[in-house]
Amino acid sequence: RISDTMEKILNEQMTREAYQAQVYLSYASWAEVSSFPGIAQFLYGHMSEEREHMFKILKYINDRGGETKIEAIKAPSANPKNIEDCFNKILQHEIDNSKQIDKIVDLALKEKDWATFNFAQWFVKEQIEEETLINEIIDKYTLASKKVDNNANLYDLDRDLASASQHA
Ligand code: OFO
Repeated sequence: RISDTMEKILNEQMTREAYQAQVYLSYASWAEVSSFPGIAQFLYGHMSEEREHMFKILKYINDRGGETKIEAIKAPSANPKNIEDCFNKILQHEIDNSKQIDKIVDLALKEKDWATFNFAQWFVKEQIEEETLINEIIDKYTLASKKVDNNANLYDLDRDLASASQHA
């Protein structure tokens, strides 16, 4: 069985994944009403991914003899000011999330809980992919906004993101 400390930190992470989903949901809705349907589609897709992460952790806690507690999810941070701000904020959320995952890995090592260590590796890899993907989008945005016809380039970026994969 997982330790009580591990159960607690995993439970917190489960709630955090639900929070990440709320962030993507609120930014997606913001992008939709700001006339960026492609970016909205991409962000709605990512919201579903975060919900899957939440469920993955819930199942793991329960399967390893623990008991998941469903707790309140804090409200997402304020709406972004523009697309650049939107992806910068998302990147920061993902970086913060990666640090939390690292704490789980640390604890698993300390406790010699190899099952959880192994379980957490999936999230380590996922976080690398997510950070890379968001960084790539920020690079594309920076390039697009430097070109002469800024609006046309933003339109292209929005269209591309509608069909973009959720992974780097
Ligand atoms: Fe992108 O956060 Fe889940 O793991």
